[in-house]
Amino acid sequence: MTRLAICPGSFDPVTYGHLDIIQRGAKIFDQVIVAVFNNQSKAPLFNVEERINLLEQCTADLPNVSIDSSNGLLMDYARSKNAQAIIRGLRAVSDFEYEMQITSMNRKLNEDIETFFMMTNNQYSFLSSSIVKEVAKYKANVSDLVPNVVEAALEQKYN
Ligand code: COD
Repeated sequence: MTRLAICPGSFDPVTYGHLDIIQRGAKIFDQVIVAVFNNQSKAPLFNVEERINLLEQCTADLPNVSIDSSNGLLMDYARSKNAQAIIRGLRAVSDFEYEMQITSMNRKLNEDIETFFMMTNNQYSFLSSSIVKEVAKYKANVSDLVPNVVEAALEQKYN
């Protein structure tokens, strides 16, 4: 049986923190679908097509990873793909409360799909798309935080 996991997120834009979770997930599962969703509580800088395009470029070296998007509920999407698992990353205690809440709701919606959490790599524990956008806006160097294509896309947005 092929083990398929969904790695959902806003990815606005993708960072080295996201890529670390995607790469580690791709070692454990046969297939990983990185799915771009709109998080209702965040106003995106990049549209869905732009986010997909950046993710595709940044994961081109991972043959068992594909990129997709959805406007619906994560659990409906996961069921439509016959996924066994959801992969999420945890950075700090502050992530825990939010993750606990959405995982409990997701389990209520479909108890057959398990959520797996991976602790952040220590070097990325402070890293989020929001903090990258914040510093990129003021023209600070973000080359340690995001791949070159993402850095270039941020420069273009803020020029
Ligand atoms: N280190 C490790 N992991 C990281 C790092 C880092 N530095 N940065 C981010 N991550 C992880 C996050 O913890 C997350 O697991 C993933 O990467 C994606 O992060 P984001 O910030 O891009 O994505 P979110 O948290 O905004 O995604 C929220 C969803 C879009 C998944 C959520 O809103 C959703 O499921 N929406 C669909 C509608 C739905 O089903 N809602 C019901 C939920 S109850």
